[in-house]
Amino acid sequence: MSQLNKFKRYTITSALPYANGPLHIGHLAGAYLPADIFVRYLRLMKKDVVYICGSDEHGAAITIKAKKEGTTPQAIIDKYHKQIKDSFEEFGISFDIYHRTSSAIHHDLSQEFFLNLYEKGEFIEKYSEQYYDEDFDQFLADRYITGTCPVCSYDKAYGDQCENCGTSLNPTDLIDPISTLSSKKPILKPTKHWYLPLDKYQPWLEKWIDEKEGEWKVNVFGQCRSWLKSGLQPRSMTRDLDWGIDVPLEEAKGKKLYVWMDAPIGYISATKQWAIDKGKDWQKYWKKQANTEDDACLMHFIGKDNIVFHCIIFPAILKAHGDYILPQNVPANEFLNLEGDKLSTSRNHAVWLHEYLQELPGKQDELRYVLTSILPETSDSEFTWKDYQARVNNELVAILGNYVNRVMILMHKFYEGKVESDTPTIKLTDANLDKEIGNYYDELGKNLESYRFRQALQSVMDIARLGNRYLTEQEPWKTIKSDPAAAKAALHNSLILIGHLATCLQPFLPATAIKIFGMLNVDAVTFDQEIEFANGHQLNAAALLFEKVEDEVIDIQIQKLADKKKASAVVQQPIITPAKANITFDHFVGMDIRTGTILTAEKVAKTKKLLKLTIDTGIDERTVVSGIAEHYEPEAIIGKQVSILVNLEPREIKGIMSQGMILMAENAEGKLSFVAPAIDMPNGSVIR
Ligand code: B3M
Ligand code: ZN
Repeated sequence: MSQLNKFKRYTITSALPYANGPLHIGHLAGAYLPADIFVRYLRLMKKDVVYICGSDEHGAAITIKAKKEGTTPQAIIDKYHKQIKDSFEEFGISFDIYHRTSSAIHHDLSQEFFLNLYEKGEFIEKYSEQYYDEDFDQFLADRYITGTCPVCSYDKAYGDQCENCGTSLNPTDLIDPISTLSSKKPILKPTKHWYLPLDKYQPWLEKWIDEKEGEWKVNVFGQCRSWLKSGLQPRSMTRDLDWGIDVPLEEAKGKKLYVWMDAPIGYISATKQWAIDKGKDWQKYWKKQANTEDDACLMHFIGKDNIVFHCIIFPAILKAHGDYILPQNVPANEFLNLEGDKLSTSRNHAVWLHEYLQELPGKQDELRYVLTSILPETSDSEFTWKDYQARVNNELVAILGNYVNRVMILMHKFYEGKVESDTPTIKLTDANLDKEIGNYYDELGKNLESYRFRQALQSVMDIARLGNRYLTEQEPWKTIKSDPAAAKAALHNSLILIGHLATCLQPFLPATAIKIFGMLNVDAVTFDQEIEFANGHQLNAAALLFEKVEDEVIDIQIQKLADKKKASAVVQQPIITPAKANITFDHFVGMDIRTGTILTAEKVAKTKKLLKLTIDTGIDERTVVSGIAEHYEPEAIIGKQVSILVNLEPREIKGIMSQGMILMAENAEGKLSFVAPAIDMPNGSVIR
């Protein structure tokens, strides 16, 4: 039995993505696909539901990206808001609104929230010492400070986290902190902030979370417990930043709201905007009603890295305000890995949604299917292209597509696509089939309502499997001669089964469901309706639902990931050697550098690195010993043009007198390359 009747209304949210980069499959699998499936299910159950999302456009995530791209935060959020919104639309994520936290309505509501808590005396005002960049005249967000991790000694740890060992840090934990703005050591300076005393809410939170045991997913419940166990500390709700929502206090000029204070309020402001657009009352979806039974059911779909914000901090803010409902559930997902490795934006190890759409056009439902099959519901899971191919070919093509196609083809072959009978409408005449379909509906509902989306999708595929089995047993292509009435009944039953299949597919593969309804030539139905074929109903032509994924297609994708990995390995090499101290012009002109050509090259015995070269310097032919044996085969470099410092003091190396030095460029990996003029120049040409 469905549990959905407990609530009159549903407010469903998906985490607001930072508008600082494109989305990848991990995002989709984490917070959007499961929510979309759930919301589509609620709508098919005729529930009053609003599905909310939008771009998170504040915080250091945005300003850092702007700095990296050499542009303004505004330009960044405009660019990525559009790109993200488009990707969601393409994948059929059916938000009722996709809003923005840069909107005026959101700024107003966030400030109102802050003032409400401020006036109730909910904040503690506290000075603390924070890093400040004197050159840039500003306090530094955690991400703007790098230094050596006190745990693992990684020298590029951020002020909030070491990406090498995963430890979460405070900026003052870093050894040798450096401001990423000026590359200088920042100073500590006192600054005032407004803290939400989470410790004060600890007893209340403990009680509230405890009530969720058994109801919330174990991974979510466990994480909440462990945060509570380690003891909550006051958390600052304001920041010294120049991008974000102004703290609405005279004495806080120049300060902004903490992005994790304003972002979740974004769910509410987006609902407000939706209500304005649609003529609804937003308060019914967010505020406590006079009668508790009239309260909406609030649910946050997120990834596991956002659990503390949605299960502890935001509920504490809502509680402090007092007028708002609290989340009934936060069905957070774990992480999705890709081809044996963590998904990573910075290393470009990802399948980007906008690229998928370009490279595999029209295959949105294929990706929805594969991702739903492997959702990281209770533990991390993994996407591989081989698995993608196998699931599309062996499940979507071979089971689902094939079944629908077989029935449609036979209907056209035997009856020219006309559904004809002695009765005014066509009914299911197989009691067994009827019962089995009913069971699958029940299972589907049960699984969806417990956030077991992978399992739920299997219940739908089981309907297709049942159909295939039924058709194979009935063999209408044989009985059409021996018992035409039986053949017709079998195919009509199959059509009804396809109607159910399409109905149940809607939450998962919305575009495919529409295609099937189209072939059947009927309107889409909700879960309490059944498709009816009137006597004489004409079917539309059969069309293939899915096509096989060939090896070439996925080989390209696998290769692309491997290439990106290689490229990022080079880029990731950290150090550019720092600049040396200045020299005088005289020092520079003192160096006599010329073009020359390698005449002979041989390995120096008993050494790994050295080659003995004879160089035509234009002035003379001379011997140079050079440490390039690990980079060049002697035979390969004969005839190469090089640059040579000819007036270097001669020196004996391994018993050979070396006269001069060949100039080499060296990258961070230690790879060497000769430096030569861009066009051939006579030997002895002066370089200056
Ligand atoms: N933008 C963090 C994230 O994308 C953040 C979520 C906000 S939800 C209110 O992981
Ligand atoms: Zn570390």
